[in-house]
Amino acid sequence: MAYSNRSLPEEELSVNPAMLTGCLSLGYYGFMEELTPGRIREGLATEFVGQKIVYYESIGSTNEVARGLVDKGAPEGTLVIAEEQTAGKGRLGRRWIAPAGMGLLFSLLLYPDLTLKQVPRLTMLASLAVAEAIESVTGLAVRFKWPNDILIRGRKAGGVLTEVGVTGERLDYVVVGIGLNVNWNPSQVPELAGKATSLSEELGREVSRLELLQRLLIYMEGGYLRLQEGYLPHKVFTSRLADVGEKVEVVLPRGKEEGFVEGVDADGALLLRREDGSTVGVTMGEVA
Ligand code: BT5
Repeated sequence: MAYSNRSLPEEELSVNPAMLTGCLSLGYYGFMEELTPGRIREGLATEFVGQKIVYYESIGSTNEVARGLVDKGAPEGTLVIAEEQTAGKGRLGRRWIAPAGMGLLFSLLLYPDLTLKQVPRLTMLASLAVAEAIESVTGLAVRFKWPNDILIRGRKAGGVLTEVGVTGERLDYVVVGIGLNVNWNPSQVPELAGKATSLSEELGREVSRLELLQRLLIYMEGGYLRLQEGYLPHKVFTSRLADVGEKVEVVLPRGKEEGFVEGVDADGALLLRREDGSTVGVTMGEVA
């Protein structure tokens, strides 16, 4: 999770209206499908998630755009979606790599009634919405790698990037960014070879991005409404967690921690049982 409330340059805040209704032709790959606002909204059975859509053919990062929309009064559930990102972000300054038109690259703007410490609940919720959408559309089994990786057969097919805006201790907004490899082969990228996968690679056929996105938005809204009523997603999240019972090493911002994975707690901390029998909750770090 990245914490920052820096303001964005003005040009990043402005939305080109032509792009809002823009129409993209994806003639260069097999699955002819447009992710335009009209098509996304058509038949989308949500109350507010994805009901306002900001669409770009190409943009730096949908998370950055979503954050910039807060000052413009964008409503809860605003969806910022792009066919291509020129500066797609992962956590801790890392990059999200994806070719145009072959995956899902989007962010949701939310104003949850949560404390800062509780924000990882939204990351877990988003991961669950991704998993349920993938499973219902494709039948593929989805697991998670703590804290934010979406895995299929042990390889990364997607990731969640949750960013917040805070004033002092108060949480002003949360942007949940999701990147998912749908219809391309990430092993073509040397940096990702052997570590990443996509739905089409696993299935041997292409998948409707529109159907996936719509289901994901519906699951996300359902989960979000329950979360606001006090629902805690960590047990269901843990049931999909890879490495449970395994011994792992977690690289922390400073130092490292070793232990057997027990699960995650209500606020998303990874619970490790150390050799001495004590249990520690890790809130930030990377499972090696
Ligand atoms: C993530 O970060 O996995 C979060 C990715 C979130 C991307 C979405 S796209 C829409 C929204 N707008 C943004 O700008 N971002 C969000 P992290 O756990 O730090 O993982 C990043 C690492 O995953 C990289 O260092 C690569 O090793 C790997 N990676 C990059 N692109 C990948 C891909 N397409 N598939 C699988 N792995 C990838």
